[in-house]
Amino acid sequence: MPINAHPEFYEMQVEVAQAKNKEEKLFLLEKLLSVAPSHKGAERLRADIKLKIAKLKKELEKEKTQKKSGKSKFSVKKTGDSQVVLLGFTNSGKSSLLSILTNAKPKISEWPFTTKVPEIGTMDIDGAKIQMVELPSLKDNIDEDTEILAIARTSDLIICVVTTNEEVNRLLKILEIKRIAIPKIILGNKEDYLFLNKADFMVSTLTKTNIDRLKNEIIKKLNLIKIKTKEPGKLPENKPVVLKKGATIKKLAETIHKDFVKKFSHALIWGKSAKFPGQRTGLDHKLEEGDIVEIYLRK
Ligand SMILES: Nc1nc2c(ncn2[C@@H]2O[C@H](COP(=O)(O)OP(=O)(O)OP(=O)(O)O)[C@@H](O)[C@H]2O)c(=O)[nH]1
Ligand SMILES: [Mg+2]
Repeated sequence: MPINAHPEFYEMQVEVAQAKNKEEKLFLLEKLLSVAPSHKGAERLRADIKLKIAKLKKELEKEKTQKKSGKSKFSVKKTGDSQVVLLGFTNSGKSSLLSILTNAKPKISEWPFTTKVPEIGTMDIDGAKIQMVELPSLKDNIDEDTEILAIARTSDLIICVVTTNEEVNRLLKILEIKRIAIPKIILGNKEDYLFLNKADFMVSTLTKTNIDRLKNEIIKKLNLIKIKTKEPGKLPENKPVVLKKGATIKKLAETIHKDFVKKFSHALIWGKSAKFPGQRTGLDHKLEEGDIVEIYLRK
């Protein structure tokens, strides 16, 4: 099938082929993905680019750990389904956010540069395990910032935690200079007394304003989908199961119970992925955001 991409896409492909090093290649591949066609015929192409990005990130991470003799205070081992980093300047509220979103208990203080090494927590959004890393604040110091930014470069999502419009400009400039094109959220914090028009939206860790919105945005940006399951004749469960975009019924069944795939008979589906309400499907059926699924097991 022709992919009918924009000329910019083909130009970007040439640039990727000519990338000088892995960091540069990763940056260009992320850009390539953002201009790749999104129609059905280009699904394989997009999947191929995503695979290349994932492989490069792995290689870069490996190099990072190999380069370091002994344990660096900045090394972070990736765990969970996805990794999100909190990046910003001092006192923007990164530790405060980490402590309300995850199980981590970082030190919070009005004193600048309280966080000296990456603080790691796990965020459980409806069953999806997301690793959240608070990076020490940027210092505008090449040596230290390079180590911090190397972790951001291989993450899946950067949350830029900011408290002024000037910080937004400065942070975006740094990411541009360092050629880091990972998906990001520009998050204004301290909504209880500040307002930034350059932020995507504002939160407050004090009053908990918009914290649920933040969780939803993280799910969206990480390309995760929420699926609800139900038992025959009953209403859907309140708590959705969170899966990667493109996940199948098989993945859903595995996530609910380890024996479900073995005992699986068929499923009924309502929602975007169903041709009609209550469509009967097998394990290979691809799910979409908001689907409702009834799984039937063999007797
Ligand atoms: N009013 C208000 N204060 C906040 C909010 N979030 C954090 N703070 C305060 O801002 C200060 C800095 O918060 P931290 O979470 O330690 O900031 P940080 O970005 O981790 O800073 P460092 O790690 O020290 O660079 C603390 O005094 C917090 O109590 C908020 O939403 N509203
Ligand atoms: Mg901190």
